[in-house]
Amino acid sequence: MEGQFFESLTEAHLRHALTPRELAAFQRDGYLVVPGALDEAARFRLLEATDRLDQRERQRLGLGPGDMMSRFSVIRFDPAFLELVAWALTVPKVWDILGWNIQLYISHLVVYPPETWGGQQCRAPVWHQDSGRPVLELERPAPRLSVKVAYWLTDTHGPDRGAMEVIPGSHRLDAPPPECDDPDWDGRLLLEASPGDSVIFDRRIWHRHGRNTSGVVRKALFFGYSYRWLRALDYTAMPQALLERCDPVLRQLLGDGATEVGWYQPQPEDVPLRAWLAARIGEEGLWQPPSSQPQQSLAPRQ
Ligand SMILES: O=C(O)CCC(=O)C(=O)O
Repeated sequence: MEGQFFESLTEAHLRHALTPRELAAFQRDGYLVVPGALDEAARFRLLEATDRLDQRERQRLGLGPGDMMSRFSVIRFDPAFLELVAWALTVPKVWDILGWNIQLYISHLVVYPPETWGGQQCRAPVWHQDSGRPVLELERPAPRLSVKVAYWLTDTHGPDRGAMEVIPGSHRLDAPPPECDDPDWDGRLLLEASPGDSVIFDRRIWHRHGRNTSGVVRKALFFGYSYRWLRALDYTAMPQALLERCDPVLRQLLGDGATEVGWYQPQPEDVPLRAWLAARIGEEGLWQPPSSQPQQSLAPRQ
């Protein structure tokens, strides 16, 4: 990546804002499919980068060809991964859901070979919500906090290709429905994806990976975005040498900040994404936080 300078936003980003219909679907279901989010050239760049990193990690960790390879913080390893941080077809939808005060909190690659190859390290599918301790420690009902964008590099059509499963609407549930492990229960959805499709999902939706018993290695990337006042999950700070080669908006998305108070009280220089958007869609077009909606008042004491 040495010597390269990375630019993030183009006018194309404005063409992929979240539509009212997409917002309604996301609020209702807890996920949104973006078909064909990756063009073929980008998908091939990502597949090449995936294969290079996969080979390196298998060697480093002593993984066999049938083991699952899971690597966090992949954006440091290849420009193809870095390019996704502000991907025009998906990330505008993220800032239309969460607002402009956002950062990448995880960039995760999962290479999942067929279980028939006899890998020792293929995790059993487990229903979960994302994030770790926040899932346990937050009061109920739990707030959204973050969303993830899945990029499917390979085809997951069919019951045996390890497609992600979700329980639509379950982002409003604090525990998975008890029937979700019943094979006859139809409240689950296998999110079969074509190569290049993307799925944006609320971190609270109950989800799990399916089982890959096909003949095809499943390759997917999961990029998570959260508010800037949360710590990132897979880095403390991005390397300075990388930040210096990124434009201001990309630096923001990579968790950088300009002022000390700016994590909680962002100043304009902490959040250049806000000014970029305001210059194009106007202040009145900016995302409105929940606090700007009418609030319930306290019931009068009896
Ligand atoms: O691998 C999958 O299909 C699901 C990924 C997942 O559970 C996650 O990113 O939290």
